[in-house]
Amino acid sequence: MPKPLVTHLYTADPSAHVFDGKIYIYPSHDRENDHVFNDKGDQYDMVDYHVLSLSEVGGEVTDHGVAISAKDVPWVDKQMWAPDCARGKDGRYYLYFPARARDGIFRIGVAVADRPEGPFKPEPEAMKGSFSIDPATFVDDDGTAYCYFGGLWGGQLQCYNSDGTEYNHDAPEEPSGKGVKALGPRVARLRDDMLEFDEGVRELVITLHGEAVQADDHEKRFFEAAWMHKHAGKYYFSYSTGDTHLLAYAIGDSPYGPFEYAGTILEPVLGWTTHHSIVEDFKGKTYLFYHDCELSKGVDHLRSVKMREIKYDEDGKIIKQKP
Ligand code: FUB
Repeated sequence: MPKPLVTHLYTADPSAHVFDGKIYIYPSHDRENDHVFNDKGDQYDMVDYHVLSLSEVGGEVTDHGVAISAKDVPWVDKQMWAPDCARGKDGRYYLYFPARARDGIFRIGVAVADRPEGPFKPEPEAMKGSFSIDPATFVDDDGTAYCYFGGLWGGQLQCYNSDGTEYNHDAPEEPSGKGVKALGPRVARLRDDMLEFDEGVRELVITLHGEAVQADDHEKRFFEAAWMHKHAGKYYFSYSTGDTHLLAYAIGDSPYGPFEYAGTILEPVLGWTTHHSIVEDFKGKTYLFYHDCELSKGVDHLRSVKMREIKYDEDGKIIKQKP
């Protein structure tokens, strides 16, 4: 069984990228706290980010220390959740992170560094038009960068219209009922300077046999942990199904979808959450980065990042992994 990449701190939600021949991982930094566990995820009360890197699979993993802290971001109150990082056309590194602002609403911020490991300097305000959680960046072959995001329940996605207008504190945790479509993850192209969205936010559609996945289909509907990677010219959108604890994926012909449901990547791990990223090519192999709670013996908010190789079958389907 794969081992945690680091054991001196708890890490989760790994977003991994290859920059200049090295793997850099941008995880959440879990910590112990006294919060009562609830469906809003108050127990996930993180205050900073560390960046990890490795040059060889199975080799030494470097913890580059604190890359940015909540106290340095003027708009953040608490809960620095799953981040990601992209390299801009200017060669600088842009860290995207969700956090609760002082009004209790999750927004997405960006911070900039000259090096992939930081330190990252935050923009003073959250990105305009951003909402909900779990930003994941994807830079297409033509250099266009996209930000995928969204999360149900504590991630507040259910409080918004498709384009991000309206905040309704009283929205139920998620839609439900016969014939009701699932809420989709969101995407927006990023501006060339990587600091803001370059267009209105769009809702993505995940289909099953060509029809939108239903809200009640909790084994297939999007919950959180958006990720995009490309394989053999196709766009693979992967995500967590939340309360059914699966990593699932769907395939499309455009970064905007639609994406046809294609299966499960990873069966439930120990712990409530599951969250991942995929590096399509590191030294010719594809890797899944994910987390579980083995190290903390099952404490949901004390997670550890792991990695393992994954493979495709001849139809381009990802071969399912068991924890
Ligand atoms: O780490 C806090 C939250 O837990 C993330 O934002 C979700 O994806 C889930 O992993």
